[in-house]
Formats: sequence, structure tokens, C-alpha cells
Amino acid sequence: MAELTAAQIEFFREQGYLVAPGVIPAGVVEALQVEIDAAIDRQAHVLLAASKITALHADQGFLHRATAIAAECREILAPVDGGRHSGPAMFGLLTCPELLDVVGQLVGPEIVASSVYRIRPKLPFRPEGDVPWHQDSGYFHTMGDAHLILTCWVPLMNATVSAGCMEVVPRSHRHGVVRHYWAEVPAPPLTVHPDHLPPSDPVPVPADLGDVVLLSNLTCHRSTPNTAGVIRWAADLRYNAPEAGDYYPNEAGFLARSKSHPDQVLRDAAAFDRLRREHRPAGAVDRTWLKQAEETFVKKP
Ligand SMILES: O=C(O)CCC(=O)C(=O)O
Repeated sequence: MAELTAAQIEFFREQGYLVAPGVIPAGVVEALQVEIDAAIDRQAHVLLAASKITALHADQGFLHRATAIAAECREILAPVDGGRHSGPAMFGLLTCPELLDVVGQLVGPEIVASSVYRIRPKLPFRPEGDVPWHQDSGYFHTMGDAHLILTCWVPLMNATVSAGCMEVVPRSHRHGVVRHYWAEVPAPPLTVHPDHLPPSDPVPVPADLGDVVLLSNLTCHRSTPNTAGVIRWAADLRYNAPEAGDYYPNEAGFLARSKSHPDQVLRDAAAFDRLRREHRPAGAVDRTWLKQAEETFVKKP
């Protein structure tokens, strides 16, 4: 069983982040890589038929194929980018027992797999993936603020500094939700203005295959440019206790582990896929800065 040590748990609570090595079994990540490869292959045929690309690059693998095709047409990433992908291997990662063991140590025995999970392909030398400084709670309904919503950032390749790994501000989770602004960037635009970041030097958090970067919903973090020459693939998953409520009703989450209601745990990949596809937004996020018109824009945070 994958378990955090008491020292690791203390580090997470003190610093607001932790790189937990070797949590995810290789087969779980490989299955998702294969599933992403298949989605890229299907999309490549669609784009070729529409004359949006001139070559399928079918001889290239996980890192190189999407990179090569995206040089002609970035729509190659559309089927997998963000929270749209809900295949069996995505469900396999979200419900990976070794990961849930670690999550349970921080979140407790009742574990909701958050509606907010994302696959993040970050193309080299493209700004769309360079997510500026933010707290995840900056995007969520205030009902979640008092709860731990644990981000598990899972590299789908060895995520080095040059590939554009994550960067965190240690101890920034102790300041509550700080004000976010809208930045004029092509990446998701909500940001903590750099002048208002809690005081502490940022730390890059490279992570290898199998590792998980754990963050609290209040930890200020960003994603740095990919200068490695090939795409950087990662998935970010979130988990919380049911008490955190439906803080992101735009998408569907599910009960991933439960001691008190084991009968309500979602165990079926096909049901997960249906849940994601059929979900309709069930309310609005009440965060004031999500009302874009009322907020200040900052250039280049
Ligand atoms: O993977 C990335 O590049 C950004 C991820 C991120 O900002 C997040 O998980 O909140």
C-alpha cells in the first residue's frame, strides 16, 4: 500500500505541497498514454480528411506525434485537452487504489473524485499552457474554501523544469483565498497578481513518471514554459471530503471511496463516461472575480 510517512504529511501541512514519489503504478499511466494515443490517432484522421494537416505522423509515439501534428494544426489536442476525456484509463487513474490510499491520508475515508480533473498537453514554445499564478480555489465556489480540496498533479512523462513542470509558493496556503484578477494571457487567465503573492520564494517541482505532486486548493502555483522541444503531458486530479460540497457544478464528480456508503461508490468506467457526458451545469460558481466585467485586467503576470 502506498502510504505517506508522518514527515511527508507534516511537510504537506506546513508547506502546502509535496512531491510523493512512486505512488502511481506504471501500468495505470501507460494505459492512459495508450488511450490518449488512440484519441490523437482518431483526431489525426479527422484533420487529414478535412485537409487541416498534410501528414498523420503515425510512426511517432506519445511525445512526438502530437508535437509534430500540432505544428500544422493545434486542433489535434482538442479531444483530450481539459476535462473532456472520460475513457476507461482516465477512470483507472482517478480511482487508482494506491493514489486513493495517499489521498485518504489527507482527505479522510470518504473521498469524492472532484468534477475538476484535467489532461494538460503543453506544447513547446507555446504560451497556451503556461497557467499563471493562481490558487485552485480562485476558480471554485466559496463553499469549498474551508475544506481541503487536494490537487494531485500526475505527470504522464518525466516532467522536468525545461518541460514546464509546476512551480509553487511554499506556505502560501496559509493566507486564505487571495484576490484573483484576469490576465491577458492565452492560458486559463485567472491569476494572483504577482505583486500580491504571499511572501516566499517560488520552488519548481519537477516530477517523474509515477510521482504525484500534491497541492492544497489554497497553494499558489503556476506552470512554467515548456522549452524542451516536445509536448509535456500531465493530468491534474482533485479529491475532497463530501462536506466540501459541489464547488464546481459545471462538471460531474463522483464518490471514489467510502467507508460509510460503499454502495454509492462509482466502480464502473462506462457509468463514469456517461456521467461526464450527460452532466449539465447544476448552478453557478459565486466567486466575484469570475464576473469578468467587474474585475481589473493585468497584462503579463
Ligand atoms: O499542468 C499545468 O501546466 C497546470 C496545472 C494547474 O495549474 C493546476 O492543476 O491547477
